[in-house]
Amino acid sequence: MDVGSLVERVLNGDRRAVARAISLVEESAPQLREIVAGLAAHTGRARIVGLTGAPGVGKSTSTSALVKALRARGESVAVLAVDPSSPFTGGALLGDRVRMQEHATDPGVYVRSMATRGHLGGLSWAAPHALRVLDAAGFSAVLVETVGVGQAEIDIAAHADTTVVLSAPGMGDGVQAGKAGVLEVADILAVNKADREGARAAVRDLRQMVAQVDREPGEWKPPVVSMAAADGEGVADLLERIDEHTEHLRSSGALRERRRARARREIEGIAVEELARRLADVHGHATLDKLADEVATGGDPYAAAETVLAALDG
Ligand SMILES: Nc1nc2c(ncn2[C@@H]2O[C@H](COP(=O)(O)OP(=O)(O)O)[C@@H](O)[C@H]2O)c(=O)[nH]1
Ligand SMILES: [Mg+2]
Repeated sequence: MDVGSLVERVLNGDRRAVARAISLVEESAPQLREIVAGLAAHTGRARIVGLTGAPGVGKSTSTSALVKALRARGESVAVLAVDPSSPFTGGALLGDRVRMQEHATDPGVYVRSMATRGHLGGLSWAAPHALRVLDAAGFSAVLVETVGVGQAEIDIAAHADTTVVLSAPGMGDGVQAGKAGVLEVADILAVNKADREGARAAVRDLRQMVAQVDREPGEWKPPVVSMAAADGEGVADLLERIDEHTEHLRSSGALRERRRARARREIEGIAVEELARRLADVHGHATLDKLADEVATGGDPYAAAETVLAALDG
């Protein structure tokens, strides 16, 4: 494979090249390093919006509606559907494919699902790489849909500029969206399926929860949006809130801060992985196992770590 030409094609927004590059991310391919180096200088323009929430709340429906609204403005949009649990899917999930059908022939829209189970770091490792590819390919907005089960919604918030946490009435999700941790990562809370009973109460509950959080003056207060994505209702409002948050991030300096924190985590992740690799290289697994046996049976873990690290300096 000619990495240079792949990079060139990604930068030109060539979809097949974008697809190939993201596959290389999924496979954690050795060429990735060179690809990342080639793309890095061309990133930082896309705004990254994460949508998360429990299965069935309407993330894909909302994403599709947002794509439509963004396209109406002439923005080019990429959708990355991250499935943290499934093995490689190699394309959009069936239900999502149906929902995204109306965008299938639009050259300004690119939809891709990505599985992250293949790699040790999972989502946290793969997401920055995949987002870098889409950013470099010139999409002005990248929507990341991820199923919010447990840690996932908190993870995705680490990679997005704006995180939208969705919930829907009648699924116990109003409460779930208000859970500690989830409330902390939400820049915007959206109650979908406003056509259903209990939607108003869910909105009210969330507003109350948001109001109870202490904030510094000038700090962003997450708005609670009510919508019925299936009918397109409230979608314009959601997009407006996303725009406001983008503007807030820019004017307050929080955007730079978030991106710096993100870059730092990525550097640390790469460095730690490399360190683990070198440790295994220098000592061999047998030595590490022997030390581990010692520690497991009462040995000093700090001393063992020092022994291991000392060999790297030499
Ligand atoms: N009643 C109602 N159903 C909706 C709405 N939005 C989505 N749905 C339905 O909820 C189900 C799950 O939607 P989907 O977007 O796949 O949810 P996801 O799992 O969060 O991506 C589908 O059957 C949708 O048609 C809505 O605004 N109102
Ligand atoms: Mg979905």
